[in-house]
Amino acid sequence: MNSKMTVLALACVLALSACSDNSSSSTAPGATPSTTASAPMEAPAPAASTPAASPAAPPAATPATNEKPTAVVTDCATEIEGSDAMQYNVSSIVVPASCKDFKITLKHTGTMPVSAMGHDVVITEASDMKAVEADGATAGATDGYVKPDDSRVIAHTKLIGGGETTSVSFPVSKIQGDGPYEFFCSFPGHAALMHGSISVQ
Ligand SMILES: [Cu+2]
Repeated sequence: MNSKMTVLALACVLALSACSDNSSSSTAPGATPSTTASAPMEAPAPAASTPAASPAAPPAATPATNEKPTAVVTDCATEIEGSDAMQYNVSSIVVPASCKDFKITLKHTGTMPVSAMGHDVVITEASDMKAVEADGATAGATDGYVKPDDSRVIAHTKLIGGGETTSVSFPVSKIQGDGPYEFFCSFPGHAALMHGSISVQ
C-alpha cells in the first residue's frame, strides 16, 4: 500500500516537473538554436507505474523426489507441516527412547479448506496402513477419515485445513513393538504421498 502511494506521489511530481519544463521551454521566445539544449530532461519512465501486484501464485512445483528430512525433535515433541501440495515436510520421525510420551503437532501451512485438502497424522503399524486408510475413507469426513475406535490406530490427530494446527500425544511404549510403524494422512488419496516412518531410538 505505502509503496504504491509513494510511486503515485513520485509519478505526480515527475508529471508536474515535466509540465513546468514544457511550459518554460514553450514560453521561450525566439527560436534560438542555443536553447534547445535545455529542453529535454530525462524522460519520466512510465514503465515504473506498472503495478507489481499479481494474482496469487500457485505453490512451487513439488520436487520429484519424495525424500525429505527427518523431523526435528525437541523435548519429546515435534512439529511437522502439511501443505496445499499434499505433502508433509518430513519423511521420518525418530522418537528418543528416553521419552515416556511423545507429542506430534501438525501445522497445515496451506490455505485450502479441510474439505478439499484436509490433513491429519495417523500412526499405525506399517502393515495396517492401507486397511486403516481404506476404512477411514469409508468412515468419511465427519469422522475425520479415521474409523472410530479402530484398534489398529495407535494415535491420530484431528483433520485440519489450511492455517490450522493440531496435535496428539501418545505413550512411546505403543510404538516400541515389532513395528515398523508409519505415520500418514488419512484424507482419501493422500497417504500415497503423505506418509513416513516413525521409530524409537
Ligand atoms: Cu492430507
